[in-house]
Amino acid sequence: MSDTLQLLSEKLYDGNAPETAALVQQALDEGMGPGEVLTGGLVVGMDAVGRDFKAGELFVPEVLIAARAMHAGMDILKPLLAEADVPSAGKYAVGTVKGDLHDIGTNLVRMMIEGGGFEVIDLGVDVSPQGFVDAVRENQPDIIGLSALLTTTMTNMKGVIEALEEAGLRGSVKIMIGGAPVTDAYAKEIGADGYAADAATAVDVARELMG
Ligand code: B1M
Repeated sequence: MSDTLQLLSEKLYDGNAPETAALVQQALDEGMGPGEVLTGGLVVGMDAVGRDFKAGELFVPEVLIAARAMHAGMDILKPLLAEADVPSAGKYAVGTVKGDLHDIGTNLVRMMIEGGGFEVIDLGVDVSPQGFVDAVRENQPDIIGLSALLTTTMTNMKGVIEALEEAGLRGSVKIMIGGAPVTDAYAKEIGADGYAADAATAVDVARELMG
């Protein structure tokens, strides 16, 4: 890895947004392509954040600050990535299920998935089964992520899967679920394709689901 990309991943890990943006620009000025800067710098940094978050060495505030630095870098890269037609890791739509307004965990998942090089569509909170169906139709994501924080709303995840089946769209999208009351056993019970216990694991599971 070049010195610039190495330093970029470290500054992102530290949550230093101005330095992250400056190093993205420097890497581009040195002649690197936007895809290389993304995967070799920003994604490497966010992967390290995810690894240490999972290990209990970083906490939610540090992850949010690192994600802010990642966005500062992405602001520069995004138009260039679009121009250069650099393929994303996949398209991921995420939302909190109907009746549920908790979005802190969903936002963390969104940021980590973005940091993993995915194109992310944020569907927000209180998303009905029909809302997920419409999002799949309109955006054709590879994966949809369902989050629930309440034992009373996690049951709506099953409703989303049923609605996708009824709409004939279940085969076109993978479904990942997560949130404090949700378990791997529940994911299997309702026929989801994957479960992630935390935002860092969500990136690993998304990559696995992309094959
Ligand atoms: Co609420 N709330 N809340 N709340 N709230 C809980 C969840 C609760 C456990 C508190 C308690 O009683 N001890 C309890 C749920 C009990 C239960 O059902 N088992 C509860 C309740 C009851 C309620 C209300 C019903 C209270 C009331 O009005 N009587 C109400 C419901 C509103 C609604 O949704 N309709 C309510 C409201 C609220 C606030 C609006 C005040 C606020 C939400 C603000 C917001 O999100 N914008 C709130 C909060 C903040 C909490 C607690 C304190 C914190 C939740 C949180 O953000 N955690 C929570 C108690 C607690 O956890 N200590 C509580 C931090 C976050 C980073 O973790 O969301 O677990 P988490 O996300 C993790 C993982 O779960 C995972 O990754 C994340 C990061 O690692 N993950 C995924 C999450 N989604 C994922 C999706 C994936 C993969 C991984 O793939 C798609």
